[in-house]
Amino acid sequence: MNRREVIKMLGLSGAFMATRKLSLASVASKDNPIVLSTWYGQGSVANSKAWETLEQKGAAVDAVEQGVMISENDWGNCCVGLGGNPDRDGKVTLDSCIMNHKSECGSVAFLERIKNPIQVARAVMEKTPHVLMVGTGAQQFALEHGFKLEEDKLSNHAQEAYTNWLKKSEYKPIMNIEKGGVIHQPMVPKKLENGKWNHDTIGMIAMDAQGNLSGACTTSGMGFKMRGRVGDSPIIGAGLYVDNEVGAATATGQGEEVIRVSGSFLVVEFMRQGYSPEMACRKAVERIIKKTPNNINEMQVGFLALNKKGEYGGYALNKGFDFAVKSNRLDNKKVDAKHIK
Ligand code: SD4
Repeated sequence: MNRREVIKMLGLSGAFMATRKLSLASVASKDNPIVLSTWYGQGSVANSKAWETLEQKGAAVDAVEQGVMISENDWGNCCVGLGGNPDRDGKVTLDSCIMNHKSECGSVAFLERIKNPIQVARAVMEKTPHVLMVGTGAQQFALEHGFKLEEDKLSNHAQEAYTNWLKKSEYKPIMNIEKGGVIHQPMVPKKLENGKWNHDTIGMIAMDAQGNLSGACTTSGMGFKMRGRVGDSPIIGAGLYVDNEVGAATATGQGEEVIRVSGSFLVVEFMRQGYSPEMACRKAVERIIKKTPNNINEMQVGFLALNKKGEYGGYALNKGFDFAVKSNRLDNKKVDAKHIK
């Protein structure tokens, strides 16, 4: 055995031991197709839509696109699509990305008045040599590709939330809110009067019948954010990452913290090292705590992961993050993610 083979063997046995030691709750054997979405309430509905494609042996990339569009089209959703909460200037700006099993990806950020940003992200992936398009350029691209410019108006619930927010903020930046370049606006999940959660970004990851992985993530971002602020959701490696050899991961919660540690990429890399999806998510949350020890009680971050074996898991910083899993065996199982705090 030469040196390289010895090193490879040691590396593999290390990963094997890590898997044995750390493997946590997950499906026992390959259970594909399978689809998972952040936040059970909307995630289960979106999963069911994605399932229509998956059970027909359709591609995971098509399934996730169709799935998250359910949330984008939900005018009652506080945090996804044009019905979502606006920024400080009263404008809804959307962030979205998609990634397939070939590591092709596309995303849009700070996109206004386009109903389905995930479809625009897919068009960026398939029709341009680029990955990310933003703002008016992204909107222009969308219009050139047949998307319609929607009316510039807020949903009733977003208008109400914005009016309430304006009362307190008096339309001034909150003191020190941008201190150190970090916006520490609290993002602890909270049940709203209409029974919905104030967090609803949808991150969806899936494996199709062919064993290929894909993912999508879409959001209106942090409510009442500074104009031009972009979170983790359209950033490949932060809000979403797919490596067809290893697994897929997505994130929700305080985007700044997720970007800082390249969260979804980090989760996939932990899975590559042999950690179970749940433990990989936990380790990414631990990294966030290590890098940002302050304010962790006032914000939420949740990760969701799926590996190539069809095992899945999630982990959150604080209590309250749940997700939905659908496969032939699991009919939109609700999982309350474990949490560190
Ligand atoms: C963001 N990560 O814009 C998103 C927000 C989110 O549930 O996930 N909310 O930072």
